[in-house]
Amino acid sequence: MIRTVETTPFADQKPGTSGLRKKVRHFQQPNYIQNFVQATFDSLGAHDGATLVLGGDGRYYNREVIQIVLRMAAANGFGRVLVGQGGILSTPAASNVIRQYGAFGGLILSASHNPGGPDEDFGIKYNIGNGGPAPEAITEAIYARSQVIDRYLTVDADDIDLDTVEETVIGGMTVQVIDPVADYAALMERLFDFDAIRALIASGFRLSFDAMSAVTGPYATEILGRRLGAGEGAILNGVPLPDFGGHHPDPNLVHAKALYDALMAPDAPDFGAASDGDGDRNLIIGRGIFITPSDSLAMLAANAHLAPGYAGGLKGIARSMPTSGAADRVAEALGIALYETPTGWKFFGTLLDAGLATICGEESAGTGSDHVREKDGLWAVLLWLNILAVRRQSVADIATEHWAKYGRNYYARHDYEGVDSAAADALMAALRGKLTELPGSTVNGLKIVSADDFAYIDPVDGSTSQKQGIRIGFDGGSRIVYRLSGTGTSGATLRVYLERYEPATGDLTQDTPVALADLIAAAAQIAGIAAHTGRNAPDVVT
Ligand code: G16
Repeated sequence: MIRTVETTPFADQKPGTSGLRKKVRHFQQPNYIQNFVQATFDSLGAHDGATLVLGGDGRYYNREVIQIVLRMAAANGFGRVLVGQGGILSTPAASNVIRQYGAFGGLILSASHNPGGPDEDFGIKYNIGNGGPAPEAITEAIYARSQVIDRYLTVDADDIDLDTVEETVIGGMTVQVIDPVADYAALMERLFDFDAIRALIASGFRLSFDAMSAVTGPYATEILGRRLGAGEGAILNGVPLPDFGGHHPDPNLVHAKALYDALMAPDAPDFGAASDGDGDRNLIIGRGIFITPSDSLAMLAANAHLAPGYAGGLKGIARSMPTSGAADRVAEALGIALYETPTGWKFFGTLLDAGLATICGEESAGTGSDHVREKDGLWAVLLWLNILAVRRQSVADIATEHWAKYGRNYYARHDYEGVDSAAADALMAALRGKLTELPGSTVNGLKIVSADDFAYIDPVDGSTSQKQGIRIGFDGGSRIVYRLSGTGTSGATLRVYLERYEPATGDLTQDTPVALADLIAAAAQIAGIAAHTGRNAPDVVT
């Protein structure tokens, strides 16, 4: 029987860059999760008898929320829910399940690369029927609904067994527990030349994949370990844990330092990679060389035709605005379009659906293609392996040849974390206030030629997004971008993105901090970072 439960709104249920992310204890307030889920269901239009996909990255509180959502889905008229066994679905695997089974949409429970545990982070987001994150029109509707919500619907039913692959019925709705890995692994086999990668590995090529005690453990164990023959020893931290072993499941040089150190050691494996909490991000390190996400996007795009799934070439490349321009040069050489979108994978959806872009990427360690509508960590790892299997060169040689052909975009992102929100807002407001006076001025010896606040008009549906980041352009093509993160759960995170282009004829072997030193100093000066935040150095450099 459907039960209507009275509730009152929470003011803070506005989805950020990727869904609603808060501390677990915040989510555990009575009715907090119910309000958001009901606001989502209320915003979706007719979904009677429809299929919903449900799964998460296995973090603390995942299982409890799955049971709550199942009861609410039954009360809200869904006909079937496909839920990953153990409540597990990586974000790209969930996207694939939505598409493969023609589901109405899906709820993904994850706070991505943020830490997990009772005092850490949780998150929830809605993906639409194309498998991708809900566009802003929907997230805004969810937020608006959350502000006036006065009831949610549920049924009285026992918890279902999430660990057995079987069908159960609750409140007239079928719950189908599915193998979270099988469909995704089959998709990867269709896109990549597994025989070639197997042969590479059999020839003595050594790889190391760090699943960071997060969701990709089972996927990597099956695909890399078993199907490609790398063995279980190639998978580090392969068992998903609710608290990710107490670490940040963030595949960058700070949080995957052990992997980085192993790849820099004299006896390093040939290839190292990692993925994040929910499996959509990737980190790529060759023996002795880290590949920035922006460079990885460019190198994957330049070589994608070597994998069977992309043998016909690319339709276009899309990147988020703060991502470096390295991919632009590849697009130009290939004679295909390059799209520059705001930060957030949701902005790639229309381009992929319309067949305008095949490969997308972001500086925030995300790369993916039109095979799903999310970024996909293991996909990026497999495309790299496919390329290495065909070219039979080291990662370092591939990077060196790439830069020799296209030039090199030296690039870094500096994050100032846990900044007082009012101070961060004031810094951005002050920057916005001087956009007109900056062009023509010189800072730290660098001449500013442009300054604006990035605004985007979606070329497919015409929707617009304002205030997506302050861009400062310099004589010679260097660039600084400032924006506030939309994924944090406490205070504000100021992101400063720094980029300098060195042509193919220039010095391509500088250390990045040296190549960017002038820009780093200028960035601090232009925004008055120390004055506003009290910080003299970033917390994380990626
Ligand atoms: C999410 C989004 C990405 C975005 C990243 C960082 O990734 O899906 O598109 O680039 O956050 O966003 P921000 O700079 O606003 O923190 P994920 O992996 O956290 O879902």
